[in-house]
Amino acid sequence: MLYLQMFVAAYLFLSLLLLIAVHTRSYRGIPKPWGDVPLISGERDCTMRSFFVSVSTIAVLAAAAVGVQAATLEEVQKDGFLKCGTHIENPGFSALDSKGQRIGFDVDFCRAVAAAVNVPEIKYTALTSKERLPALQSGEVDLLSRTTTHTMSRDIQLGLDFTVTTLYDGQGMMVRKDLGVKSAKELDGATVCLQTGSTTELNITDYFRKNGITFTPVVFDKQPDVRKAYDSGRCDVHTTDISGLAAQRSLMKNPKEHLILPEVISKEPLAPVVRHGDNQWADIVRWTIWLTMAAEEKGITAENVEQVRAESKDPEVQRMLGKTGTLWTDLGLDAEAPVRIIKTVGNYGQIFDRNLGPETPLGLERGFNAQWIDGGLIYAPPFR
Ligand SMILES: N[C@@H](CCC(=O)N[C@@H](CS)C(=O)NCC(=O)O)C(=O)O
Repeated sequence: MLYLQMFVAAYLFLSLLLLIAVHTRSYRGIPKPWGDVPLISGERDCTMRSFFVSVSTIAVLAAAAVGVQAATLEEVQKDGFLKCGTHIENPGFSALDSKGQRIGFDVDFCRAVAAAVNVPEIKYTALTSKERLPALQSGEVDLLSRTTTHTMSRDIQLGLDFTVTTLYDGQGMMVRKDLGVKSAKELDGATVCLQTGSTTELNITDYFRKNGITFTPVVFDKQPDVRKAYDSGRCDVHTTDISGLAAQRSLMKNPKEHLILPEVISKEPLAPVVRHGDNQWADIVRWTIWLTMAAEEKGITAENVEQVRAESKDPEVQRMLGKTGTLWTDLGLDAEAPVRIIKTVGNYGQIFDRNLGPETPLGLERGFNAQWIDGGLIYAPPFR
């Protein structure tokens, strides 16, 4: 279907080029291939034609573009599965459990979107940092949920749209405790293991330059290779997002031997990403994420969502859970979508606690990722 639409778009585009070429010949006084139509005023007529051609160009291309790009929901529902791009191995975010199932914080947002659009299956693609954005651009995946930092260049130059920040993070540095270093400023001349295709390598370069110190980067495509190199003593420092350091530390030979230094050298707002241009798909992903956040604020959990939907007298809760109003059907889903989402993944706090929280090997506190009512940055817009 997508290919057919792309073919139609290409066909329309080529026809249009032909039209413009023919039109240009006529404007220059070159006869048209199908014979000349007498003109009352050549100049004026050509201006009108230019206008007409431009308007039709825009209309046809816009229609073609919408046809090509607005197809994600339809495609996913027709296929019966969601194509979600995620990590190779980043415990807490996306990794395989003992039964070979993908679990984690980023995985839960894939599951939430699959529940929203009511498809039974998710096809995961494990992507390196370098592969992830091209995989989304090419259509290999329809949603990228893989600790991806929202930056301006990624947003505006690559045909991508960042949805909602699901985790406010920052880049940190980890060292072995026996290195005796207490601050990143003491790292002049250090060797630093890191992953390519990430904001990590850009931030660390900025940081060392800003502080007038030097480092030797040791770069790898795959995170497991970064970890193994660092763990075997090939580098003094392992650097990535602090949540990623906590995740990777949990896989080290002896996690207790390592220390995350106090400096946070960047802002890393991590958000699931979609292709630019399919606004309906982007809205579905955004409102699915916001629903998990609003559910936490309202005390709605995976366990009580059906009861709350049946009994709550709060008009916003009723709208949010599809009991009243048409918010979810207007989004192109069905009124049961919100209950399915929360039953599948729980609210934002449940997702955080299950995968990243103090009771997990990552042991992260909520910090900036607390609800706004608790002084954090997690804030869903009104369901109205
Ligand atoms: N947030 C940064 C870094 C993201 C990143 O690639 N993190 C690594 C380090 S934890 C990762 O997730 N690796 C897991 C893997 O490659 O499977 C970015 O968007 O560039």
